[in-house]
Amino acid sequence: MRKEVVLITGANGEIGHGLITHLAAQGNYEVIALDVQTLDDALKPLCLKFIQGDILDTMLLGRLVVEYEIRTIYHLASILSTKAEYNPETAHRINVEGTLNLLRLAVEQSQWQGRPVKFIYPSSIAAYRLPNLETKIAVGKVKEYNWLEPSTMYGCNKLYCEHLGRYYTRHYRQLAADHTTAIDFRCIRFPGLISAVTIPTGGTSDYGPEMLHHAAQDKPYPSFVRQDCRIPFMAMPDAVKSLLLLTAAPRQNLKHVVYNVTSFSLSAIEFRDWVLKYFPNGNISFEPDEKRQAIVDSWPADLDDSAARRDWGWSPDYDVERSFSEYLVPNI
Ligand code: AKB
Repeated sequence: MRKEVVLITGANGEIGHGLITHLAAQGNYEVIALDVQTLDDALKPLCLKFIQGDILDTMLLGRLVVEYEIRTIYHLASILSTKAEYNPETAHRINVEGTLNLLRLAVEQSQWQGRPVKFIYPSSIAAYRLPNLETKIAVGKVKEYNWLEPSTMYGCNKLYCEHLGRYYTRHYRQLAADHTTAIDFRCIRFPGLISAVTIPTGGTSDYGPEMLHHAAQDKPYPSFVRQDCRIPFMAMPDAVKSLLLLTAAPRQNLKHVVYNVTSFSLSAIEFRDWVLKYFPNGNISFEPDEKRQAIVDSWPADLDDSAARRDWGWSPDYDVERSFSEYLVPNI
């Protein structure tokens, strides 16, 4: 008999750290962790197995099908928005072809098991693009189905993979005689995430967490965005909570494949002020980089997450005050 497990790709990344810790604490699932980087030593004992490898390695994924009965896939591996602009084609391969490999694995697993495997996919505010600052300010909270013309490779990849997930769930091989529901794809569009444990790499919302981590380490930080630049943020425990809530939601309650979630919206100067409240000696200046600034300007100032609240009972536990005082500062 194969073991029933949860597969987490990108396990050593920001969300992976929080998710593995929570799943291990819950004790309901054995975790198979996959990452191109080696896994943090603290996480290894929490997983049934860690595999160091690439989601583009189809032989490796094939061997997983042989050995394990995968009930849920958290596909977290991706190249983030800033890094992706340095080599868009490579980013496309990892973000899109990698996701396609995982979707194929999910289909194969679902067919073996005779029930749809859950495929949980984190998307991003990068899927949106507001055409200019006036529109961004006027629009405020953005709903899931508006402003979907991303300007970054990462945003394009995320949006397309959302469509792939919808296709694999609702229309996969629709002309085949044996057409059945293949997989159960569920997607969350996250705002900028802030972790106390890991330092982000390669994102464009990173200026927020970078201000905090630099101040905590007594290092100066020149922010690459303007003081008035505003996007929504969320502390990592809420990001993990939303993934687990969406995973547990009864299928019939889910009216959509893709849901926004959010917690608080801050301008860069407000973010700095929160950091300075707890690290008053922090040295944070503003030296905007025009091109990275333009990416952040194209992202929504806030998200409308009413569909997630209605369909699967989403609400954040950590507002900005609680994020800093009870999660970020004590753990950093
Ligand atoms: C990035 O900045 O690329 C990510 C994101 C907003 O998805 N943090």
